Amino acid sequence: MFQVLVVVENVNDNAPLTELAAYTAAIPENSSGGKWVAQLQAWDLDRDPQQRLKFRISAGNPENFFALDPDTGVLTTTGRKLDREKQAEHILEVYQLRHPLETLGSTEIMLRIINCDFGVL
Ligand SMILES: [Ca+2]
Ligand SMILES: [Ca+2]
Repeated sequence: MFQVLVVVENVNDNAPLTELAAYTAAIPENSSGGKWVAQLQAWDLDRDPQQRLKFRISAGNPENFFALDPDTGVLTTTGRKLDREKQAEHILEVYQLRHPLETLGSTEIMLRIINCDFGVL
């Protein structure tokens, strides 16, 4: 006979802790720096519903086209020019952290670059 003991623990499986499971936004190419793109909100419901988490871009931003405020969750453009003809879509992965080294969740942001220039005349 087998005896099965099931212990349910509070495991961090990196499920999104953000208000939305995934975020999408569209940005005109050649946008200037500091342009508002999206804002993430997240709470750690397991530990303290009042506790706001911090954010960090963990993947999808090797060229630093985007900047994310770790406290407010506001994603903005940087001074780097987005070019739809080079890359029409950017998919960022964002970690939700309680401490700098403790990742509690992760969320994707899908960014579509909108065509604005139609070639040089
Ligand atoms: Ca272009
Ligand atoms: Ca274009």
